Amino acid sequence: TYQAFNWDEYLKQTNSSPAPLDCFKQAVNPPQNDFKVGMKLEALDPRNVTSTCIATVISVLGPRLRLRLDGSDNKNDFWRLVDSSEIHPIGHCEKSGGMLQPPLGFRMNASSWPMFLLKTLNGAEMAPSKIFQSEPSGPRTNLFQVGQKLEAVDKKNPQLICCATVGAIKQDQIHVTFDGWRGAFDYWCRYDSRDIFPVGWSAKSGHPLQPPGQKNSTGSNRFKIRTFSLPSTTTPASATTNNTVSTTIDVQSPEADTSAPPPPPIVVHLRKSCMGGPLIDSSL
Ligand code: MLY
Repeated sequence: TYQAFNWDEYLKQTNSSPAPLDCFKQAVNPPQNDFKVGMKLEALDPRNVTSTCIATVISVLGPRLRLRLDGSDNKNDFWRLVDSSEIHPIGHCEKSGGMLQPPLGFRMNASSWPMFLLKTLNGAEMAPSKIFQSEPSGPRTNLFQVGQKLEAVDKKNPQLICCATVGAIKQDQIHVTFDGWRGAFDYWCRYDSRDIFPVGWSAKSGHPLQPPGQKNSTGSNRFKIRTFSLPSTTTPASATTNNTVSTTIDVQSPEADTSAPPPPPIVVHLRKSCMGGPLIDSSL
């Protein structure tokens, strides 16, 4: 059976505190989700937020919807809460004097948009207005403090909500860091972002929660060791003579997946006269 992550135990173990509820722009009681797969609605195009497009519900997870813009591809799905201000029932845009737009990357000729729209909406199951919830009012200022725990969407894997910590604060922004993962997934967001939730929100809403990463676990797909080899001529057996220096290098290329633990450091022996090239700090 599914064992929910135990925040109480984890907060004790880490001697940390959860960010209080009033820090977040989230409903105290997570909203009910009555959307069904296949329903159509209006959504702002995340890649072009001045456009309102037609979207289809691809899946539902707790109070969240996985959406795809009609006429777009399947590589640009995005997630919205059912109480997002960026989704509306079909007809909302027109009522407010706007026109539905093709999504960025519309897969047909722009001239075929009116007919595409007509065919898309003909006989479609439209999400009824009563299942849309109004967006909660958020705090007026940034109330977060460094070190507080929260639950946050992993923007690189946006179906996931994970254990996270406030790593830093700068004016209206907070730095979200993911417990047990290196910096690759971190991001800055506004304090009133809809992608951050109070501790316990997932359990309360029926959304799965990713527990902290296990940096030292073996056999996990995040334990990826990257290696590179040096030409054997650069690694003399005896490198401790007085015309060589030794330096320890953490193997990490700029594009490395920093979510994985770093491989063990390697020792490189260089002649003092050798500058080592742009990637080696010869002052070490
Ligand atoms: N497939 C990825 C998933 C990483 C998720 C990281 N989040 C939870 C911060 C991996 O296992 O590397």
